[in-house]
Amino acid sequence: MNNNQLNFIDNVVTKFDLKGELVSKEPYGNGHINDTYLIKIKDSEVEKKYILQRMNTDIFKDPVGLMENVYNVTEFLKKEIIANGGNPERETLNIIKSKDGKSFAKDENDNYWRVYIFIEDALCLDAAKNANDFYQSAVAFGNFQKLLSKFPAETLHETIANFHNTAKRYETFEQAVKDDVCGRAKDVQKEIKFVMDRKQEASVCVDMQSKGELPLRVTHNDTKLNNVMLDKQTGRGICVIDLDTVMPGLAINDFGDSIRFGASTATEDEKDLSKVSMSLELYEAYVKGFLEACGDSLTPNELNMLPMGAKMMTYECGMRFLTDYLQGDTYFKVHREGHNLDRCRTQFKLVEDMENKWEDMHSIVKKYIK
Ligand code: ADP
Ligand code: GN1
Ligand code: MG
Repeated sequence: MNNNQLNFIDNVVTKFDLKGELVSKEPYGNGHINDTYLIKIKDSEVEKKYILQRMNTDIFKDPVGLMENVYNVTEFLKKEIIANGGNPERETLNIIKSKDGKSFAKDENDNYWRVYIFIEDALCLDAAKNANDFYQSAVAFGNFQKLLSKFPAETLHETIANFHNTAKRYETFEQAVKDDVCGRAKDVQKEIKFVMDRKQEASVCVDMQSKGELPLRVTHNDTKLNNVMLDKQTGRGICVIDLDTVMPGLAINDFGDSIRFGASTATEDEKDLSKVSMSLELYEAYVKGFLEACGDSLTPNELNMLPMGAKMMTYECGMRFLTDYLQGDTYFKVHREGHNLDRCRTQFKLVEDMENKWEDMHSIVKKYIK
């Protein structure tokens, strides 16, 4: 996040349909992809908060298609929320349109920006404080998936091709090792071997999908704990955010990506690996919440593959961090030297831990199948 952009914000804000005066602007949140700011707008003594984001167009090559997805998905969700007696301003993202009626605004340097209503009185966690937080996030992501089962999948743009195609991710990783553009491969031989030792597994879920053994559904694809908001008062999961990767995908991956991030006993970039493990208590809380919310719509194959979804999302994410480290840290935002390498190591520690807890992971799923 640079000061230049902070200066730019005054101009960008004028492009949106916001009444009042910009009174503050600050970088916000811990996302790895977009540049996110909290802005406050004051209109006749009333101050309102908004989230302003510069979309990452290096990663999302079709920001217009992406915003069409976000618009259509949030409009769809709003109708469902209203029908269920909920509050559509808090339970889904709300786009503030540009003055020319679009879901985004372009600045003079071809940056794409968007504004959402800030979800008030809600928390966004980078680590579960207790099993109930994590359970609540599971219910929210499970409900999200269930609600979207009625969404017309064919209208969605694929915002990142092969996003969770672990086999393709493996090919990219292998190429990055060969190219070794930064000369870093020699120092990470152990991590490279870890990935290569599990090459066969990288294609298991993709193969089941192509054989029709796992159905494509409309999924979120980035179900990190910090992509869901929990109500400050009740602790309930109220709103799923970060809709950039809503696309057809696998339910087991949505389940798995949550476990990868939220069932860990440490943060994603913890340097002390002795602190990192996959908590079976947190895992169980998530299984319970997810299956309560959408278990009845999952097939026997999906239920049986939930632990594999967790392992593969963790393996894939670790491989992506390692690939980015080898390629010179061009994809994920990094805040220190070796940041992506630290992240990759926590993921591989978690994969190993899951391998050791494999039987338990399966028994816990069985316990919650109705
Ligand atoms: P990224 O793709 O970079 O992860 P996100 O859309 O997840 O970007 O936003 C980054 C962070 O900003 C979130 O983790 C959350 O803390 C905060 N955030 C995003 N949208 C909202 C919102 N509408 N209300 C409150 N906080 C939000
Ligand atoms: C990114 O956008 P954010 O920070 O919620 C990434 C996910 C990774 C995650 C790792 C579009 O998520 O795929 O799992 O970082 N999003 C994109 O923390 O690549
Ligand atoms: Mg995010």
